[in-house]
Amino acid sequence: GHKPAVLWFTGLSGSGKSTVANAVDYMLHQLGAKTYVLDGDNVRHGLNGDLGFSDAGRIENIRRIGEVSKLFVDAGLLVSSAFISPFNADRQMVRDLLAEGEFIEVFIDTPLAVCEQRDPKGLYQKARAGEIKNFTGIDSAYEAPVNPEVHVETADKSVEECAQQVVQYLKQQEYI
Ligand code: GGZ
Repeated sequence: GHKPAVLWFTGLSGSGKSTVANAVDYMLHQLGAKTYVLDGDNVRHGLNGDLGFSDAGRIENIRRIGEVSKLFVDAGLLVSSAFISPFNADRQMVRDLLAEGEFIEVFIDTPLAVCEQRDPKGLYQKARAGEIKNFTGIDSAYEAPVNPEVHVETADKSVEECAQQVVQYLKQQEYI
């Protein structure tokens, strides 16, 4: 068995949030936990398809994802939510929606220069060229977590090592 909770992955575009979240999800599933992953691919295209990347759009994006994450926790799952979630106040809002211990902030800490060098979708290049406005890290703020439960510095680690760090936390804290 396991204790239900939200693993809230926050970090820049291209930091590896979804990749690490999916690797964690796989490991937890192998350990017999009931799990689910929420990320841009299944939320921003569907439920939140009406929202953009203005501050107001991002705030509403995170509010809805927080509420959906809470529903999954109520259903007893270990849910991994992977969104930039750039503002401390919005992450705090989600934390406050949940009970003590149900919100686990996972900072996927990858330097902007590394994200920009990876640029898997060419978005940083477009943002630098002014073709995308309000791009996080370029002309829209990212507020790094002050006191995350898990701080993953990805630059010199493999995906598996990063995921293992998160799973290790869950074992230490007896979620699994
Ligand atoms: C940041 C943007 C933007 C802007 C489109 N700023 O690397 P990706 O492509 O796959 O991940 C980014 C994703 C961010 O969506 P989130 O829902 O995680 O953002 S937030 O929590 O801030 O609401 C990127 C793409 O959408 N993208 N425009 N202007 N990322």
